[in-house]
Amino acid sequence: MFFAVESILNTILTTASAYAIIPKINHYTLKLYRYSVWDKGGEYVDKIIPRVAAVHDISGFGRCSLTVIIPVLSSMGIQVCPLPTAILSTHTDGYKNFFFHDFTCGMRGIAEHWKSEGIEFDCLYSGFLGSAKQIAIVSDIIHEFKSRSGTLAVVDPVMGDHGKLYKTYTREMQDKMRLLVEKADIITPNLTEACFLLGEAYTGEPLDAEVVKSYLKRLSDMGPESVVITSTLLENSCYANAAYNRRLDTYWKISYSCIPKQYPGTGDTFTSVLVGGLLAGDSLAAAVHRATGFVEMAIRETFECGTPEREGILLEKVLGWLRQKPSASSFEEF
Ligand code: PXL
Repeated sequence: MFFAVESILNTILTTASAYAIIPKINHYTLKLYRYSVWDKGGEYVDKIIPRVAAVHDISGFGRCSLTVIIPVLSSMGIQVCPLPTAILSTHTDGYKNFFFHDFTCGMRGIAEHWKSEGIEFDCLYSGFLGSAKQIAIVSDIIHEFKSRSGTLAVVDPVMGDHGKLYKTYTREMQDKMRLLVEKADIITPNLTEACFLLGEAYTGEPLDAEVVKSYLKRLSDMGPESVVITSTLLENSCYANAAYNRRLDTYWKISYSCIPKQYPGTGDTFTSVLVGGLLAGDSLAAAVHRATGFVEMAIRETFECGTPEREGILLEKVLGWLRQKPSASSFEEF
């Protein structure tokens, strides 16, 4: 009987969305609605809280990866289940002699236990990896959890910035990252990482919009339906995050004003807000807009405080903004 209720509920929601009664509905929101019902054992399961498995490192100091991802997604009403890839004393960008422990040995064990407990996720979200071997491990985890519950796979192919690989990354990791990208529904490389994946040279010079569009399309051809390239410099000194969705065959550009400071962890913050937006029912363009706006405000606030760049953005000061309703979305197709 409870399944009949679920099925009626879904029919109503699907019909409502077809007639645009619920304007922003997409398959992620339908999945969330479907969760607020009785489960097979006859127990009421409050699954309105979406659940994300976050496959990233934990760096104790410097505000990046899990120390950013957990507060951002929690503030957006999402449960975060960390699957650590490495443990570091600080991030690697701006610190020397940092402690680095590669956690490859523990990753399959954590995923196996989650599977044996029947734990499911609305989203698998990976980022900084600790070794080349982890690429196959994360691919397998995506494959297994996706086939069980249609989980959204978001891969941030973290590898480097400003044309250079991060200190713990190797050429092998750079080459194999393409194998992980193939498995993703959405990827969010910065321009350096997009160039690494495509085998293009990173020059730091402004790019023609048509070149950025061709990068987006070629990355999508590798597998992911949606691609977001962050931190692109277009002609006329315009900084923008650029996005493409293959099903809609549409490109978007969300411009922002650039403050000439390099705070580590802004990519992690960006993709986390994007994931939070998508799980709340945003379209891709609206989620990129929401994430761009948040990172832009956080950078401005941090810049005004004059704290060292390597300590990252002052997330604690700005986290509350994520609980506010986002401003009306404005994004351009290009
Ligand atoms: O924000 C990306 C990132 C994640 N994790 C570690 C890093 C970096 C970037 O420098 O060093 C450990």
